Amino acid sequence: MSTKNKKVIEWIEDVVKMCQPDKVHWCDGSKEESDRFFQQMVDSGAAIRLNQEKRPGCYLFRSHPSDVGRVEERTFIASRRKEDAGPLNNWIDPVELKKTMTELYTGCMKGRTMYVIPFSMGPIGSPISKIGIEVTDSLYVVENMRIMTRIGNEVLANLGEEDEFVRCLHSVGAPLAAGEQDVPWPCEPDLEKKFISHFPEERMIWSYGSGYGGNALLGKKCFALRIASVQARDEGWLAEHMLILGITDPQGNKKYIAGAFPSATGKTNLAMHIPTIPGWKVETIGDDIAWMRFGEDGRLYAINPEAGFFGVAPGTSMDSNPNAMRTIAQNTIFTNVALTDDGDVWWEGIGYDAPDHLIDWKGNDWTPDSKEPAAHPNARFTTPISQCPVIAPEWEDPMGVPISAILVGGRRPTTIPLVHQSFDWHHGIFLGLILGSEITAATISDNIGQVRRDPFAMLPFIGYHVCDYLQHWLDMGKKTDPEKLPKIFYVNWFRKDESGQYLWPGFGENSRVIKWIIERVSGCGKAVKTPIGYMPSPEDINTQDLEIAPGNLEKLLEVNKDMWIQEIASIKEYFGKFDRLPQDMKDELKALEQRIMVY
Ligand code: O2Y
Ligand code: MN
Repeated sequence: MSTKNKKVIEWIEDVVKMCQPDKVHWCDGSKEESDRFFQQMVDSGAAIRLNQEKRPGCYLFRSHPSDVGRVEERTFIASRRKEDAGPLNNWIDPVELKKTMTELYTGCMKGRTMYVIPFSMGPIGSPISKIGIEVTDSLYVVENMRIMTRIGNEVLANLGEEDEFVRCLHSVGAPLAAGEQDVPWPCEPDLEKKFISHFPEERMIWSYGSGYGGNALLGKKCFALRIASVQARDEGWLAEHMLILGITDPQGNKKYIAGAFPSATGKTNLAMHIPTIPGWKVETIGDDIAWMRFGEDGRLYAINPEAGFFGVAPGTSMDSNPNAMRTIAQNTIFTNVALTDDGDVWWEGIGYDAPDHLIDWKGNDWTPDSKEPAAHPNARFTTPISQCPVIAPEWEDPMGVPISAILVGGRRPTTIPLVHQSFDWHHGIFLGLILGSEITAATISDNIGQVRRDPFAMLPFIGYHVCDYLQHWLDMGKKTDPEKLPKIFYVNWFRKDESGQYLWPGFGENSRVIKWIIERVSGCGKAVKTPIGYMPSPEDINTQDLEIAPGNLEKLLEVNKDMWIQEIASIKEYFGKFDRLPQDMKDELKALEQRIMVY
């Protein structure tokens, strides 16, 4: 350990006293360290080394069946005042929560090693980046954090003696008694004892009981969204659940867009999509999170604070996302996918039939006749962004990239057209606020057909009151010349016809819509003014070589008065949930209603 930062030293001493690990290891971030840890996990049975000819540097992990994804019902915002957490978060009094969790944490690392992971969200040293320290008793977490963030000595060296950092404490909650044999995936199986807790005023995260994904890789949702959203509000920037893309037109002009999409709307696919229109190039900067600040020129600049993709494996194929498939060819951690007899991976939707025999995600024999899926639906790959074949060369630019457009997009079979542009910044925030996806049978709920609103796709990720979050977006718009603000667009790839067929082919064809968006922000795109925003006429969307039934584009761009009357009623009901919605948002709804009524 080589830090003179007293806050780090004191915090680690306190954690050691409470958690009582057998050993403490400070991660240096080296390749040698990583190789040693993987070997240790292979030897203990926690990891399976995949066929190194087919998947060099790749490993498979199987989680405990109770520990397969983020647990929103056990995720807490423990702000000092309940009203600061707002209506969308679970709140617990921080004093009470610390008492409960201290009891759980006491002695929780007995028989285990405690790993200290200094990590940087964003390129080390960038003025937009921030440093965290995750303490964990899981080697799986260490190796995932190594891919998802920048870790080790270089980060610690960058943390000045007096600098602050985000305290991220994680334990799987499974102490080992003397001589007790460990299990491949230790965790606390009792849901009531799992806690994913955030103390926003202290910039601190306490996670207990789960070793999986967003619950345990604390740099991601916990820090880069929930805690960072509070930092962003206090410091005048934005921490958002958005992908970032670089787009180059046939003349070589490059622009950048960010996009907020709720889960199950193909965000990772869009982040790496291959445009179908000739001469256009799309490059990836990030697939999940954007941190955005105003630059000296008054424009909004974004960085991707992460260094890896933690993507859903099922459904990822050479058809749906060839760039993701190429990225995960090596140095990738697979979790809860199926194992082939020759040491490779398989999942539902990989694009080719399952072999006659597999080992499924629970470690059982599996054949195509098996009733259960071979891979868990939330099976994941953790893979370095640097391996993505379409990574933008400037993806690690410490100053970020200037954002010209912000997209919001949900899964809406009706009402919302393929694309519309907001009239201005306020109206764009209104579009972000009403963003949502229609509830399907897959979204376990009895409200099938209703819209699950997901403001800026941040529903489970805003670390404070949603109304203050909206006010913060409004305030950000006042910080610069309105002309320099990104333009805001609502896209919907999922509109269906009366017989339930998708009207738009999606995937690489989405570049046709992006082309119109780029033309709009460049000042040359044509649009008509409608009651809901600026929209392209069908002839403004490039349809060259596009296979689309006649009339579908007209349907995709239809503003249906009756549907919008229903939509407005649904938005009014949604607004009823908020105790202190900014007046600007209420005004936007009233103005929309007036425009629709005279349409
Ligand atoms: O289930 C988890 O723990 C992962 S959730 C996740 C992972 C990568 C990107 N986004 C998400 C999300 O829930 O938005
Ligand atoms: Mn996400």
